[in-house]
Amino acid sequence: MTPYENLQCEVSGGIVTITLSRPKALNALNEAMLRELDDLLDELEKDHSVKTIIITGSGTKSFVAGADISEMQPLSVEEGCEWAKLGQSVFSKIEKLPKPVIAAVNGFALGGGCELAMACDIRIASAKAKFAQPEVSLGITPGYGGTQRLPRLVGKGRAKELLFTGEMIDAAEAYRIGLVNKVVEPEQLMTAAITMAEKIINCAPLAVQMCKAAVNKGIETDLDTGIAYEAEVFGRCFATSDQKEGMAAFVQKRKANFTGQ
Ligand code: DAK
Repeated sequence: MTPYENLQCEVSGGIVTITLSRPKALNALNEAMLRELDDLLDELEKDHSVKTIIITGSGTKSFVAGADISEMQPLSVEEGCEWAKLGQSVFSKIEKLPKPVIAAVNGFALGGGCELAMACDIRIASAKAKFAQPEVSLGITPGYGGTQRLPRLVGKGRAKELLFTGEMIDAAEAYRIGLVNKVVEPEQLMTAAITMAEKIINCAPLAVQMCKAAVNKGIETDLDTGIAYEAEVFGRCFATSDQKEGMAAFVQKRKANFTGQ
C-alpha cells in the first residue's frame, strides 16, 4: 500500500484501519491530509481484499480537531471554494464507498472532525470523546455536511441547538442524542471497532453494500421511492452466489462461507 505522510494505514484480515496523524495540530484536516485520504479511499475501494474500514485519530486526545484553521485563515474566495470542494468530495466518497466505514472516535471530534465521523456509517466513541460544531464561534458555518448530516442523525431541534451554540458535548450525551452508536472505555475503543468490523465481515459483503446504498438513498427520498429501491436491491441479491450460499448454509445448519460474489 502507498505510504502517506499524514495517515497511517494498517491492514488485518480484510479490515483496514486508517489513522489520521497530524499530532501537532490535534489531527486537524489540512489539504495534504485530505488529498492523501482521497487517494487512499480510491485504493481501498479497488482492493477486493478490503471488506471494512475503520477511521481513527492518532494519540488519545483528538480524533480530528476540525479543519485546519491556520490553513483556512488566509484563503481567498476562489481558494476557499476549491478547498471546500476537496473536503466535500472526500466526505461524500466515504459516504458512498461500497464498503462499510466505522469511525472510532478517540477524542475531540470538532467541526470537520465531527462531520468526518458523521460521514462514516457507524460511530463508536471513547468515553473521553467530545463533539461539537463550533464553526459559528469562528464566524463561519459548517461546510462539510454538518448542517445536513447532523439533523438527519439527531433531529432538527438538537442539531440546531448544537449548530447555533457551538456547544461541546461529551460522549455520553452524544450517545443519548443518537450521534454515536456506542461508547466504550478509551482502552477498549479499537477492540470494539474491530469487533464491529468482524461482525460485518461475517455477513455477505454484497448484501451489506446494498444495505448501505438503500439506507443512503432511502433517507434522501420519500418512503414509497425508498421501498421501491429496497425491492430492487432485494431482487438483485438473488443474482449473487452469496444468496445461494447463505440460504443453503441455513438449511444445512452450517456457517455460510461468503465470497462476495
Ligand atoms: N486547526 C489548526 N490547528 C489546530 C486546530 C485546528 N482546528 N485545533 C487545534 N490546533 C492546534 C493548536 O493551534 C495547537 O497548536 P500549537 O499552538 O501547539 O502550535 C495544538 O493544536 C494544540 O491545541 P491547543 O493548545 O489549543 O490544545 P487544548 O487542549 O488547549 O485545546 C481544543 C484543544 C481542541 C479544544 C482547541 O485546540 C480548539 O478549540 N481547537 C479548535 C477547534 C475548532 O474550532 N475546530 C473547528 C474548526 S472549523 C467548510 C468546510 C469545513 C469547515 C468549514 C467550512 N466549507 C466547505 C465551507 C470546517 C470548519 C472547521 O472544522
